[in-house]
Amino acid sequence: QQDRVEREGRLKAVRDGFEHAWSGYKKHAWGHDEVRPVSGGYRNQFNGWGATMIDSLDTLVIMGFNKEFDEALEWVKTSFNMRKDTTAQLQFFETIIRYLGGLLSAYDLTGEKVLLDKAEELGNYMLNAFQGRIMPDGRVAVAESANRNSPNSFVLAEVGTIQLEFSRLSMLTKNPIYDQKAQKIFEALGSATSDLPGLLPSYVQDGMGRHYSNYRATVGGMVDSYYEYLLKEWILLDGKPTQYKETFEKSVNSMHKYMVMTPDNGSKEYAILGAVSSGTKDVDADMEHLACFIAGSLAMSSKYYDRPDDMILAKQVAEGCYLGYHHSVTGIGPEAMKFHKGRESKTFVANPQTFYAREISRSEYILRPETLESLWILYRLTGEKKYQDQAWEIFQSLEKSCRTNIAYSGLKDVNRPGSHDDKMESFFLAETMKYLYLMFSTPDVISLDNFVLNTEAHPFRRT
Ligand code: DMJ
Ligand code: CA
Repeated sequence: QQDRVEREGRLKAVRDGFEHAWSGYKKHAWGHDEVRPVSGGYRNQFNGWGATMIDSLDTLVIMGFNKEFDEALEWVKTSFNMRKDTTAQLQFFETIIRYLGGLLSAYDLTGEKVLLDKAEELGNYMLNAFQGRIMPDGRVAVAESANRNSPNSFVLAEVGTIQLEFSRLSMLTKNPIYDQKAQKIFEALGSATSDLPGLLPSYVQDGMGRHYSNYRATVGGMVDSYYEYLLKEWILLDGKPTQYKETFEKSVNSMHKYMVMTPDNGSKEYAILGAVSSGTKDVDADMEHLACFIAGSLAMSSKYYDRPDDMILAKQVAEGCYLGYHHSVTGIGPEAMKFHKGRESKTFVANPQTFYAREISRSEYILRPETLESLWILYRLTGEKKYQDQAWEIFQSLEKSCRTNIAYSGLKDVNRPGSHDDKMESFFLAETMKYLYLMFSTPDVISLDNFVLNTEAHPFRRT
């Protein structure tokens, strides 16, 4: 009973926080990509199509902001225009995960047909990125004729993070083309061999059966969601492409073998996944905030693939990410942390009380979700209240350090209170606030049995 009162109080606080940010967006930036949370006004860095609007649609539904959702839907019907500048070179990856993902999940939650129509229109533009290759270009234009690039390498996360969106779009439109494109990419990536089995470089080539050597393997930026999507695409497709399971397990086995680093005082309380040079197998003890998503994926693989060791590692990595918040001055975790390595060992010298604060290698926080994402998945899969308490601590730090009169702002330095960067990326409302809300909801709200979330936290129905 007492737990329930506490949980509901937290849920309400999160919902109020979202409402505050949404009203700031509405007042200062309606229809633009992002609100400026300190100075007011807006910023357009993702096509100028209204990134925050589309990215937030499903959060509005989940949190029960019905009037606000209706207003946003009306805007989609009357003002959402993807043909503003048909020759503009758009970012393929961001457009897929934020816009296509946002439209599809809002459709999955409401059945509003206009959302699927817009998703299909967008999906067709995105096909322009292929130009006869297996791999899509990282830049794409709405006008067919404005797509004539022939890049010779491709960012792994960019080509490996369209599978959920394209497969779901095919299921809903009954047009197989998107799904075929997406799965062909996974086939090509799955056919590659490399120095570290299953771990691929940040840049990959078009074509089947490639070999990669002498690269730096990480689970951070430019690769991250490729691993996430191997697992989640398998879930969305109900376990049918068995080879995705094999590829994922091969990758995670290599993570266990080559990347895991724990404090050299012998503590197994937390761990990081370092960056490995594939030739020498040397590991740099770097951990980006982006890489914190892996704890959630590992927790899920422990469940779906019955791999208990993945759960142990998931918990250790999540703890390391949480401590990055816990030990900073603002209570907010940095963009990247660096650790000293022990001389001969692959472990690092750790003094958890001071270590994180001193060894921040990139000090900013841009309102990223990955730590809360992993804490939420761990909570849903283990039921341990500890994860709710850690998330609540982080929420309170957001309130204290990131909340502004208008919305929420990133920080230039997590050890410098008040160092607002005057930016609120659309993923703050799509992901960070959504994960917090789901953390304090009952588990039937977006149950993992019925939904799989894209990398921008957009839930797709598993049907
Ligand atoms: C989001 O756009 C997505 O979560 C993506 O996978 C990584 N970058 C941001 C959040 O950090
Ligand atoms: Ca993500």
